Amino acid sequence: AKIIPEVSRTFNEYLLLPNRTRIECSTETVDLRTPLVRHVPGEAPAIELLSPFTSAIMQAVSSPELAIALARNGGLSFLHHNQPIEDQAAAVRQVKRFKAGFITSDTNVRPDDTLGHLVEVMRRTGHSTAAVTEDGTATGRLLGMVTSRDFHPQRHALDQPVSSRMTPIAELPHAGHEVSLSEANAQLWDQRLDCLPVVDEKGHLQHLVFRSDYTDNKRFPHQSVDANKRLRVGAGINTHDYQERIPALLEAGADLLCFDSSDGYSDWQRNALTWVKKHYPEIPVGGGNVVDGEGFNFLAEAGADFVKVGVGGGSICITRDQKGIGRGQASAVMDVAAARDEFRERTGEYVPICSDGGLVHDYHVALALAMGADFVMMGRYFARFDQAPGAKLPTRDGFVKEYWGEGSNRARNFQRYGQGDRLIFEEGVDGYVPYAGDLNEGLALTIAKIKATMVSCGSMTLPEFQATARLTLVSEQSFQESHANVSLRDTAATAV
Ligand code: MZP
Repeated sequence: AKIIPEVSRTFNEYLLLPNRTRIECSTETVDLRTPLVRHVPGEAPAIELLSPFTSAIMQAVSSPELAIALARNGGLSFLHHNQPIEDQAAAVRQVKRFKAGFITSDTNVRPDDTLGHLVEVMRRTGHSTAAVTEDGTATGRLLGMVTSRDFHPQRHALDQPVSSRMTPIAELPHAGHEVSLSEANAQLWDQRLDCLPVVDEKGHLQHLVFRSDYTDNKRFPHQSVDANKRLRVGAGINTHDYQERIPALLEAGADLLCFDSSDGYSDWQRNALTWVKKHYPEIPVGGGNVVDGEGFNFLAEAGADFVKVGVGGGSICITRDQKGIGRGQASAVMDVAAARDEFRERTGEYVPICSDGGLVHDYHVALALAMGADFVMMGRYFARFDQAPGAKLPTRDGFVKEYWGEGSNRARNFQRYGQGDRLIFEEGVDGYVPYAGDLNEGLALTIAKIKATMVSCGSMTLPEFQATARLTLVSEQSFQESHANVSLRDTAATAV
């Protein structure tokens, strides 16, 4: 065997050094725009992200609801392929139905619609809260509030009228008073609600009034949109049924594809990439996962439009325990980033790379970007939010959400693992993650931290950050020094 002399390192072993911060470099001026697909340097890529986040190609993560919320915040989801082709295509359609800058009262809600329909509309449009009025006009009386996260299809009779599930009137200060459309909008802002379904006296929906920021894009200035202002969405594919799956996904409107495999350095993936490039040359398709320059070059030369990096570092992954395969994520990202830059020099084409899995703290995202990743993919991070599909369960101290690996018995995603046509042994676990509320709020906090980090490093763009960031290795002693060393009154939440 050949022994690679460098130690395999991970994010916890590094810190960033501050660089000079110029006056014009502030969190307002930092731009997180990043290329998503292969392009000629100096020319605009066909697809770019306005924030460098993608959600993992996993059952427990990338649902249509999450895809809508993430696209509205400038990122992108890859809807998972561990489901029948028709179901994945329907999920793509669900996201593509949503129009950015959504206009009021146009949701095709019929007068005889019920609670189930309201929940479906809220989920489809990416809203998690709504207020209910008493009568069938936009100037009706506010009665109470409904929250889609309170509903569970198995537990609630969704054929009931909307009014049967409302939070008591007392929680809305102006409840019971007549409100005009502009007052309704003010209510939506005050209550941090997304939309106001207007119902008739039986509680049946008439139409929805959306908070005005959804119509003028003030709250979501960075939405990921392509043709017709539709939100962008990607779709995961595998090397087994891609010839049938891809046409259905493209027909449904998928903007780009990504081969999803725990080991992308394979002839299977090269052949599948070649097939896609021959039949659908205009559709961007990513490949992975790899952990070194050799794997990157193999996929980039086969036509991959971006390459995902990471084996064995995912929070639910036990591949390293089971098969002894993998590499510390920091070493993997830096090695592949060097190969990407060498590929650009050699071919004149830039193939973006994605750091996938193993990001435990918000600052790990900044480290991955500084080390050369163009964007990141996260599972655990997104699984914690309301919009993720896992059930939200009460615990003694609060709530958790379910999160399970694609290599677990629960997911049974044999297409992702090279074990033949069934999963012989598990490579992932089935567990829980702490519940973290609404994606919009959680991601805004993470973005704020990354921008603040970049300001400290004197960088206003990601390419500048990659080029000028200075990293230092930390000893175990200095790692200890990094944390608070007093008894805490309150615990600071640092883990993502
Ligand atoms: P994390 O963000 O939860 O740490 O890692 C998510 C990543 O782990 C996914 O994007 C995927 O590459 C990988 N993954 C998904 N399922 C498994 C598994 O069951 C896994 N082993 O490793």
